[in-house]
Amino acid sequence: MTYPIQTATGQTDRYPSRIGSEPSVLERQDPIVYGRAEDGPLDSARLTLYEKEGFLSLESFFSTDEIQAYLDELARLRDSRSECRAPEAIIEPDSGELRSIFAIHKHNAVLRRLCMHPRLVAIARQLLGGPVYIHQSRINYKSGFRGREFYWHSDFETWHVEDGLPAMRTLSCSVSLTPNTEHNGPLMVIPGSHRKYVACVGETPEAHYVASLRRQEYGVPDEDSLGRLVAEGGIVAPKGSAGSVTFFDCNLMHGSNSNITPLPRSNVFIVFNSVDNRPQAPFCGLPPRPPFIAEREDFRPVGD
Ligand code: 6CS
Ligand code: FE
Repeated sequence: MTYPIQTATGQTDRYPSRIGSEPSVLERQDPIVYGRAEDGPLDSARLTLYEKEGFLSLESFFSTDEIQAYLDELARLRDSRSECRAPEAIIEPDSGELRSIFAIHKHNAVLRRLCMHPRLVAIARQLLGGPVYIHQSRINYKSGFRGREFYWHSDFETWHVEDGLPAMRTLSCSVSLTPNTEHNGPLMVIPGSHRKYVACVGETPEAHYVASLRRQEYGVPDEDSLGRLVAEGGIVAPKGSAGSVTFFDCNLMHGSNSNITPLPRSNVFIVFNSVDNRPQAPFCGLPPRPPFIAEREDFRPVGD
């Protein structure tokens, strides 16, 4: 196959996926760091590290008091019947436990403060080289005993195919509200994997998100490609105490194990996208996912 391809809807697709019968690995065609050290707040050593590895962890980014306020809010939401019945709430496949709540920056005043925190936004703006808006936000509860895994994936693969983000100019910021240890199912990443795009096999089913947010089966990379990425880059779990923050590129291969410890691993994820990378029609040709998963209307920059 030659790239880019033209889709049935006339779009130019530089990162086709879920169309071939065999997986393939393409080179990244977009920059990783869009801003400069002079823009701040990250210095050139940190920018270089992010560029090379595809992620950056910052310990003690938030104080214990700040984190406690957010944790209280997480507990309140988990115990609220109406919150757990909302479409934004995703339930674990087996236990019925609360797995995620999406669009927290829209529906919750306390967590909106966290999602729009000026120190987070400043870093996102620097890495993405200009104004950003929130494409997606969520809590992943990962409860003790019952919090299930997130299988290996590139977020960009889904955001491109199902949401129509054209370019890799997007990042996630994971804020740890509990300690992320080697035991409780921490985020695991494959350093350097953000430079390769693994095109997956399997056509996207309609309303895929209903199943995929509980357990993903399409847009899943093949085992050979994963093996090669790990052979080159290894696996790192950026562990940290509550209040630590990890920024990671939208195309970094990542996942996490189930949590069989009694200790929850609750993180808030905020996805910042450049205002110059607005979504197009989904590249899979299906209708877009609902706005609580992927913003399609409000591109007002955060932090302005
Ligand atoms: O479908 C999505 O948008 C997402 N799914 C995963 C497993 N990670 C990022 C994002 O929330
Ligand atoms: Fe992810």
